[in-house]
Amino acid sequence: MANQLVVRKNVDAADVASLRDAYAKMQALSANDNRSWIFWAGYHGFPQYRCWHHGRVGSDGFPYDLFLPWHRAYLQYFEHTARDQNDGARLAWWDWTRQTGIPASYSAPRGPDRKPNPLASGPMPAMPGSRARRTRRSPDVPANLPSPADVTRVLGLSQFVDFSNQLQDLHDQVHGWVSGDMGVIATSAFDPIFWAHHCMIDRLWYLWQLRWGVTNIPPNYLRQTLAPWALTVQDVLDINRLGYEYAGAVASSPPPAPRPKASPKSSPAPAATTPKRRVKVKA
Ligand SMILES: [Cu+2]
Repeated sequence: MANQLVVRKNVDAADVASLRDAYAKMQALSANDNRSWIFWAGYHGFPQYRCWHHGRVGSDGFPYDLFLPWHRAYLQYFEHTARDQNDGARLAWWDWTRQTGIPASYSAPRGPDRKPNPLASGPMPAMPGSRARRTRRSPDVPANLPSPADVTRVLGLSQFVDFSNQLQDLHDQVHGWVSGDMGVIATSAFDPIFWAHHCMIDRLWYLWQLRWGVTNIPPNYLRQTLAPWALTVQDVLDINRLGYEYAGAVASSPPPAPRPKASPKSSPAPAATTPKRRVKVKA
């Protein structure tokens, strides 16, 4: 079963050619075609505004924060749509904690084939007060992206609601960092970097689940439906059940490797520097 899973990779390691091909084909389809870029991006903000950000009170009067489950379902449907155009296409994550800015594959105006790069911008429909056009960005300096320490801190929060809220704050920060159409809910999903950004967010939730438990979520969330997707929160907790996996997934602050027992005669504790060598652990 494991070898049937779709493996999502870092943008730098991904099959970018297949992703470009799939996105270019989706972007070429007309807005009313339910396989098109505009159609799918239109669930998030304009014109459907279905995305779930931050807490809200549900129809039962309880507060919910379905940001993570809702976007996980959305990504899943979107990835299927991309794979219908090119079966090699996989969502890929942009690790903004490297603080090197927008990945080159997403910023180069043209791809290796010299055609316009479908990862650099996406089509947007006409909206009240603006004509149909391609998305635009105006990124800040890379040093202002969230740092590895920011992510480590958030991954250390054991309660789902705290984690979700604080991860969402980092997420908001990256939307604002990219700016332009990414800075606005109405238009952000039309920009291809949106999908790489949300893939990173979904991966961080997964890494958190590895550490704190796949079913670690308030029990009253489980039956909530992630409209318009025909999935409940329960349905999206286990990514393997959804059919995918993240490459090289290890919790970003793994538990310390077991220390070899020092023999009584061995001399002073090792120097303060942590050895970089890998300790092989026999099962
Ligand atoms: Cu977002």
